[in-house]
This record gives sequence, structure tokens and C-alpha cells, in this order.
Amino acid sequence: MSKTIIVSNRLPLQISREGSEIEVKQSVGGLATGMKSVHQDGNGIWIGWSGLTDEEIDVEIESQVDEAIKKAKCEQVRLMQEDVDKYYLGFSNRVLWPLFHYFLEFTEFDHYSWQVYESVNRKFADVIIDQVEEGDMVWVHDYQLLLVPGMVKEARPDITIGFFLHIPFPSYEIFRTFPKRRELLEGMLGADLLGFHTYDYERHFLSSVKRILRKDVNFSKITYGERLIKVDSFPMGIDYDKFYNTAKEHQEQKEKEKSELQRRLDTHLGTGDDIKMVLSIDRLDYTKGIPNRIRAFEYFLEKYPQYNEKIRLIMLAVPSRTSVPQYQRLKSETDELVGRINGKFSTVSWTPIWYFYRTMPFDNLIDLYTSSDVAFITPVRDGMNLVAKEYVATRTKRDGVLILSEMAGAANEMNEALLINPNNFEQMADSLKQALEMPLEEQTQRMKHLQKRLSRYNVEKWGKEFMKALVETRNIAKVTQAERMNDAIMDKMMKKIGSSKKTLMLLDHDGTLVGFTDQPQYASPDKALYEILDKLQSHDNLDIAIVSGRSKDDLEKWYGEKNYHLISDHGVWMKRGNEDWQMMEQLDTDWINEIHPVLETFVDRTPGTFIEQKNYSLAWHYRNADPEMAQQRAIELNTVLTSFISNTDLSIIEGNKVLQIKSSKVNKGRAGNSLLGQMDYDEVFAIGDDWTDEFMFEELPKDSFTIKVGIRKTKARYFIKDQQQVRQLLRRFANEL
Ligand code: GDG
Repeated sequence: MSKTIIVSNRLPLQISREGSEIEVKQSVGGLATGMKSVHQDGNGIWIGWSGLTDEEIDVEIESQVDEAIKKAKCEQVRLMQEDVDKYYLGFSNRVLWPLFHYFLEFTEFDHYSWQVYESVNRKFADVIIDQVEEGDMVWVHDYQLLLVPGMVKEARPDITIGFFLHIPFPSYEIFRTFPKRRELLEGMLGADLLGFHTYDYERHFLSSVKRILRKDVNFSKITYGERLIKVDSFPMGIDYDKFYNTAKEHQEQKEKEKSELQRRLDTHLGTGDDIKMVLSIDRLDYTKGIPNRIRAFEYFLEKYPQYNEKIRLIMLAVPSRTSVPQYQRLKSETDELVGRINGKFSTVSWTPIWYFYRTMPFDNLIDLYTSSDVAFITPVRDGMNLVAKEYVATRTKRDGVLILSEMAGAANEMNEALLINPNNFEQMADSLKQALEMPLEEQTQRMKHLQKRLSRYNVEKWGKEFMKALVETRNIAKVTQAERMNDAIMDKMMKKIGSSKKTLMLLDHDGTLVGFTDQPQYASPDKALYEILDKLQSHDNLDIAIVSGRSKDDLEKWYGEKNYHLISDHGVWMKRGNEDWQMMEQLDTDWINEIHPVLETFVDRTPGTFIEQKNYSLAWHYRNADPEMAQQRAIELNTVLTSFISNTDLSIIEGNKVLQIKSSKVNKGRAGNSLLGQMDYDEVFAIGDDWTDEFMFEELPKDSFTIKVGIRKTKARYFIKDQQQVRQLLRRFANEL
């Protein structure tokens, strides 16, 4: 039975040591909840680090740890203290975290922690490879494991892999600064499905893939070698019912059942009808905009003094990554700011900020959420922000106002919140006032919409949607339906061709018989190629035809001495054996002078593009241009040209990063068919790498052996990897037919 393997940095377990015994608690965080059904289903397992380093797992507790992990349907990746220091605290949190959150000045790239990051990713990949079986699916989570999908795909190309990034993916301009940008993208592209919280992160990722790796992207699908990779956004939700139901229970609590915190909150709120509480909860992280929030609150108290002694900001800051200097500095800054503001505004009966620097039990969290009139969530960057969603879920009476930063991924789905720019204190202060004065009816209206959406798209739904998409990617995983050439197909071809009365072999020149060079005028056939072709031609039942977009002069120069058939200019001219060149169609070329200037304006406006002029065609190439701009311009050019060529026999053909204008009366396919009509061939073999060869593949008789060189969408029946393999194939035909 196939299974799903979940992979994250930490296992969903908290293991602590009590003397020679261990204590194990299940995590109750968002991810653990979202993954619950995936994990519990069938033989599902979760792979990750236990939270205890090898140095901490001594013989006394080793077997207990192993047993507890197995019992929880998990497999552990063993890490040493050094691994954790460099891979997690070092590379993940001091390089990737700031980079992906636009804190470029905080990223401290050093080669050693990169090496450890790689080696720890390898340890994760090894455990996965060890556990994975045919038909399984793997779902890898987050920025600590960006290289894992690539490593697993390399070892097990047959396995379907998903990856979800919980933090933002930065814009190309940020991402491009990173020394190992290529390696990170290639690692991520081991996955068949990549998920992000928002469409913007998805867009940024695709932009980097296009610009850095120069891969083709079409409707969120990346063509990557033989594979098609899907990218999509899946905004993570919360366990809505858990928050809603616990809040409801708390509201029904009798006085003596209430927590100490709730009693204190009630006392404070009970001091007057107009007493209001504003809440913020976050890890103490520089991305969460904590100093901005405190300063904006200070500005609010100054601008609207009528709220002094009536409003209190309750700030829960959870200690996080305390060994990293930026976090230590943030802690001092926060302490100082809170101290200064409390010192400045406090009265004997009022302190404006209650600041907790610790974690709180879940029930206290609910007390805070349900007691606060306003949630003031102001990150400067945040992948999603679940706190904002949790606040909404606990508002069982549909009162309360959420103020949320536009920079949080959650803002995309929470339009009914008061959205603010966390750098605009004026707006933040005014929104706070607006929230405090908002009529109850409006609060209810807004909450109603927010709650409806959150309750529907909860974390379980999020997990299920991702898994559904992952299953679907299995079916679209291949770029081309063509079959990869293998020995069995080759044997079949040899047999058919060998026993045929006469076979026509249509061979493209550039990119098929000879490799591409920077200077196309020198792409002449080499001695070895002539030997192969001559040997093929010496078989009585084989006729060779070179079919090329080259001019007849080029083909005459290279193959004029031979008695092969030659087709030049994409099918305009043909030479049969030793006969003279003949024009297949009388073509007018006056249009070239008219359309050339149009193309020139596009070249001027689109750096990196160029015009290729042939005797009977014009082409605008944009392979070397900025991919996004070029794609846009290609659409524009196509529109402009379409009006130019109406009422002519010209056509515009979209190739691989090229637009070509040529007569629709000729193409390689028609030329090939014309040869077939003149002689009695019973087998046809055609091979080419170019999009113009697609005309051959399409127009030749259906049972022809058509082969595409390279991995692209094709009408050919088979594909072969590269030009070296073409040589091997033709050599084998020449020697063994
Ligand atoms: C990353 C991304 C993305 C907080 N304090 C306590 C406590 N919490 C819980 C909250 C909430 C969670 O921690 C925090 O989640 P966030 O989403 O707000 O932020 P990050 O930790 O930075 O998470 C973020 C998320 O991944 C998921 O993809 O949304 O953008 O940065 O659930 O309730 N829980 C308890 N005590 C606390 O003191 N029990």
C-alpha cells in the first residue's frame, strides 16, 4: 500500500528529558494539525529531527527516544550539535530567513554553513530514500529543506514530490543577490508540485526560475528537462473549530474556573465602560514589526490623548532564536521602547503597555484573544501570519476589529480587516482610532465575512487541497507524450528499415547532424559525419535527404558532391540526387523589405533580441532577452504582424523563443511529402531538433519513424536526448543495417 511521507525540520513531537526518563508530548501547532489526516492515513510517516542532538541522546535514553518516535509513526534524522548550529541557527535562520524576508543587510553568507546546510539536507534525503517505496508521495516543508526535493528526485525520479514554503519567496531582485541562487532553485525544482501561501510569492519564484535558470514557464507550469513542474498557491488556514470552540467554552466559564490571567484581564476591563484592550502576539522576530508597532502606539497616544488611561496594548512576544545577535538586539530595543513609553505615559493607575516576553499555554492565548477589542498585527514581512486568523476565529460574538499589515500573506484573504502599511505611523494610529470607534454593526459585518472564509478554508482543507493537487501532478508530470528512444525501439526500427524495399531518411542539419556553434557559418559537417552518411547512402534500400532551413548555397557547399537529396530554405528549394536545384514554389520576397523595419523597432525596444534574415523568411529571436519582457513583446509583435500579413500567403509561426514570418506555401513537411510522392518509399525516418521540423513530424505519413532531438513538446513519436545520441543512432544504422 502506497503511503505519504511528510518531511519537516522538526518532528511533531516535543521530547524532554527527566533524569533517565524521557517525556514526550505531541505538538499541537498549525502544521501538525494540518498534516494530521495525511499522517494518520494508512502507513503515512513523518520524517524530521527530534529536537535532541546526538550529544543529548546518550545510551540511557536512546532506545526510549527511538521507541517513542516509532510509536508516533515518525522516523528521525539524527543531527549533531554542530549540524544544528550551522544548518538551522546558522544558514537557515541567519541567511535564508533574512534574505527571504527582504532583510538583505542581515544575511551573513559563509561557505561553511552552506556546506553544513547541504550535508544536513543530504541526511534528510537519505532517510527519505531509505523509507520511500514505489508509488509513495513525499511532501517536504519549508526553507530549512530547500535542497531535499532535488536530492530525492535524483535518486528516485519515479517518486512524486511536493514542497511547501511557509515563508515569503522574495522578488527576483532580492533573490538574485544570493551566491547559491541556482543551487536553491534547482533543489526546489526536484519537486513536482511547489506550493506558496500567496500568488505573489508564486510569481516571484517563477520569475527567478525564468531569469536565473532560463526555464520555460507556461500557465504556472515549468518545463524542466523531461518534467513538467506545477506551481500554485495554497494559503494556509488554521484549526478554526479548535479556536472557536475553546473561545466559546471560556466564555461560559464560571468565575472560579477562569485562569489567573483572565481574572486580571477582567479586572482591568471592568474599571470602566470605555476601557479597551489592543493585542499583539508574535515570536520576537525582526520581521514582525514590533518596534514599529510600539512607536505607532506611542504616536497614537500623543495624537489622540483622549485615549490615555483608557487603552492598553498587551504585547505577547515569544522568545525565539535567542542566540542570533539580531534577535538579541531586537530584544534590547523592544525592552527599551516599552520602558520608555511606559515611563513617559504611565499614571498611578495605568500603564499603557503590558509586555510579556515568554510563551503562554494555549488557554491563556485564548483568554488574550477573547478579551481584546482590537488585534494589532503589524509585521514588516510575514509569509502568512496565523495569529491574525486565530484572533478572528475566537470572536464568537462577532465583535472586535483586526488591524493587519499589508505585508502579511494573510492580508490577501482578509480584506475586511483594516489593512495598514507598517511603515506609515499616521495610518497605523488612525486605523487604531477607527477600530476603537467602529460601530458594533460594522465590526459584525466584517467579522462575519472573515469568519466565513476562515471556517471554510481551514488547515485541514489546506492539507487536503495540496495533496489533491499533488496526486494530479502525477498525471501531468511529463513534458512530452513522445516515447524516449531505447534499445527495443531502435531494434524495431532497424528491423523495419532493414527489410524495407526503400526507406527515405529525412535528416535535419543544425542541432541534429552537427552541433550548434556561435558562428553558424562554420557549422559544416565533420569527417566522421560524412563517413556515417556515406555508409548509410551506400545501402541500396536507403535514400538520404538533408532537410534544412539553410540556404541552397550552404547545402551545395557541404553536400553538393554527394548524391543525397537536398532540401534547403525550409523547403523552398530541392535537389534530387544528382539532378539540378529546383524551386518548389515561386515565392515573392518583396514583403521582407516592408516587415524588416517593423521587427527593427522591436529589436530597439527589447534588448537582447535580434533579426535573422533568410532568403525567404524573417525571424525575430528573443532567447537572450529578459524572459518576462520578451514574452510580452512577442505577443505585441504577433498582433502587429497579424494586421500586416492579412490578405497575403504569409504566416507567423511561433517557435521556441522565436517568431518567424514566412510563406505558408512551403515547409519541411511539404517538401518531405513531395519527395515521397516522387519515389516509391515504403518506410520513412525523420529526425530533427527544431520547431520547423515539427512540420515534418506532423505532415509525414502517420507510421513514419519521427524523432525529436531534445526534450520538448513534440508531434514526433519518439525523442532522443541530444546530438551525441543522434550520432550513435545513425552510426548503428550505418554499421548494422
Ligand atoms: C511561519 C511564518 C506562517 C504564538 N505564541 C504562542 C503561541 N503562538 C502560536 C500562534 C500561532 C503560531 O504560534 C505563530 O504563527 P505565525 O503564522 O503567526 O508565525 P511564524 O511562527 O513566524 O510562522 C508565518 C507560518 O509559518 C505558517 O506557515 O504563517 O508567516 O513566518 O499559531 O498561536 N502558541 C502558544 N503559546 C504562545 O505563547 N501556545
